[in-house]
Amino acid sequence: MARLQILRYPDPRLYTVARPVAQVDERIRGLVDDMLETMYEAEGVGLAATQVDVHERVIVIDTADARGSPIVLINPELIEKSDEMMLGDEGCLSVPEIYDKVPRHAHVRVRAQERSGEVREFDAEGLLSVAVQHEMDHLLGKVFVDYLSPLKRSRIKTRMLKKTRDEARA
Ligand code: GNR
Ligand code: NI
Repeated sequence: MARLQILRYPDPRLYTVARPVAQVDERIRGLVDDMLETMYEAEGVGLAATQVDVHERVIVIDTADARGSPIVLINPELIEKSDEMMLGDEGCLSVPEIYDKVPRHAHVRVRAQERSGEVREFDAEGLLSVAVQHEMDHLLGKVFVDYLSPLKRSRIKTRMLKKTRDEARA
């Protein structure tokens, strides 16, 4: 396994639309394992392949308090979305130290392939529902700050560019 580098906003590669995985093979399983290691190392609750500059429809999520039972979503689809919305504070490993509220469907039903390639469906609510929607946005080239006002987004962009510059100098 290997730890991968996470792209930081406003890196233009975060705006790439991922393509479907044609076959869940050893290459994809290797990517999944590297993404899991990267997510746990960064202490995130989820990670989309887009964030590690791989533009294929692969997501890992672990929202459990007791870590270590991850959800792997390959070629995910939302087959049901509640009309009821929820507003939760979101963060993103690609936009470190920024948190803001984003509207999401309160309940979703997800269909995806797992690490074995088998298709499964499940219902999600709460943080899991938010995480699934956040990660699926990444696969479409969308970052949570894109839901915020242009003024907030512009301030965040400036802060991230400064942070990246300061870290490069340090
Ligand atoms: O670690 C993460 N926490 C989080 C908190 C609230 C809503 C969404 C998330 S996802 C984020 C990890 C990440 O950036 N995934 O793309
Ligand atoms: Ni994110």
